[in-house]
Amino acid sequence: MKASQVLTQDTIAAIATPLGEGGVAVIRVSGGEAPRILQKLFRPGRKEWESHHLYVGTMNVSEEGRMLDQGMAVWMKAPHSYTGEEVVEFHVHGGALSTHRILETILSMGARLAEAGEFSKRSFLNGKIDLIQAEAVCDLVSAKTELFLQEAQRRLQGGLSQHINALRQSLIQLLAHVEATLDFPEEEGVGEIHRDQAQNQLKPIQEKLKKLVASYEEGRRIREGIRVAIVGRPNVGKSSIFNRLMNFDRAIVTEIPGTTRDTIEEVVSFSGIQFHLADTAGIRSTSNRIEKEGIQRAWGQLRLSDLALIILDGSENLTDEDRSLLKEAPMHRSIVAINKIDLPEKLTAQTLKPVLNGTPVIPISALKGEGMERLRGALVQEAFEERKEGAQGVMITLSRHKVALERGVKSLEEADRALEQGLPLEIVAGELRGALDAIGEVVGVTTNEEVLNEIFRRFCIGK
Ligand SMILES: Nc1nc2c(ncn2[C@@H]2O[C@H](COP(=O)(O)OP(=O)(O)OP(=O)(O)O)[C@@H](O)[C@H]2O)c(=O)[nH]1
Ligand SMILES: [Mg+2]
Repeated sequence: MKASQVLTQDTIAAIATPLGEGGVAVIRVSGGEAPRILQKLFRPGRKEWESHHLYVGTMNVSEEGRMLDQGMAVWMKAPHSYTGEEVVEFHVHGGALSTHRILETILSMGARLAEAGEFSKRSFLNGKIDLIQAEAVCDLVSAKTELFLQEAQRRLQGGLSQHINALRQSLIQLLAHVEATLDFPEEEGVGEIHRDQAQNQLKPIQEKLKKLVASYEEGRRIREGIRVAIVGRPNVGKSSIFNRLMNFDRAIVTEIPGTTRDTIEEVVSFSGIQFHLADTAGIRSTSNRIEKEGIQRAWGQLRLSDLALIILDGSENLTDEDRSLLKEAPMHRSIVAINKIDLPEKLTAQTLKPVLNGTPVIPISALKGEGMERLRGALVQEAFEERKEGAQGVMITLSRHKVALERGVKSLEEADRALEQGLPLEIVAGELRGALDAIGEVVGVTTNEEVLNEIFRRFCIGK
């Protein structure tokens, strides 16, 4: 959207703080009418308004009208504001009713109620932030774990945006070369690009893009948390371990094998990471229909999980059921916990080593609470195994980004193939343009209106 269009936008207002009683509430107004509303509503101790300065004063319905509240106001003159427009904010006492009265007065003075995310949308449309940063604002507000918060902060600072924009620049250069060759096919030298040269330029872009797509697996786990399936044969202590990890007695524990039937799922956070723990039915062969169904579900959980926590009973020898589960371990990201180490030992980590091929083995006692910290540590460690390689590097955490970038990768592969097979350069240029479009969607330069609306609708009112 062009600046001229922005000027014609109406003025919006919303309460930017959560509803309810609180020390302070903030009402935000953005748009051309904001300064007039400020001067009409707010009586500061002094007349002149300096941008970005807080003034103490009163808010009145009209010149002689009743006083609504005492508070502070700030005017952030365009374009030096969050939205890039004239922005005024009122800091008022945080009573639900009184804040609403002030908002209503503002609306009666020529503003309309802002839609969800509309301030951020204007900020994006006015080029203050790109789409990646707008989404980061939303994630920063909703982040529930430290790791995701940190990732959102990096995104807001522009880490991912810079990376993607650099990729776009390299692509634009390459496209310009290809197009120049198309435009002046006869002219030797100037602007002409050789196919192998083009391929050499394309390679690093392709690789960086692929790496970014691949980072989504980790990004998703940071955003959504790690799905852990606690599996093992009956009575080994799965529910006891689940309860210990949750720090409360969520699942029923008895000495009867086959206690847990249905899968029990709970979310817990430690070390800044969210874990979705699933306690499952003990795996064995049974003719009981209910238990059978439970066991089916346990296998289902295992397949769905990011991480398998396989439990063995250290006071008993390995059984065939244990062995069939342990066979899964190397195929899956897994941790093996040997439980009941408070009892006489039949099974040691040492004896399991040859079977396990590097899978971590943690001895614990769920009954006594021993080894639980080590187990938590192992869960954290295994959750992000790839982190060892550049934990703080750029990554994507949103599926919207992944889908768009995958399209970009595909187009670049097609471009590469066209170059390789000597197909017309028009085809190469077309694919490069397709890739540019796809990548541009991530930062918001080529995103269509519908998608934009969808993105900003997820925001809260006043954001
Ligand atoms: N001595 C000892 N007993 C334990 C330990 N952990 C669990 N138990 C006991 O083992 C029995 C089974 O524990 P659960 O946690 O119900 O085992 P489960 O694997 O969930 O069993 P199912 O739901 O039947 O598959 C209970 O009597 C627990 O008290 C431990 O570390 N040491
Ligand atoms: Mg159980």
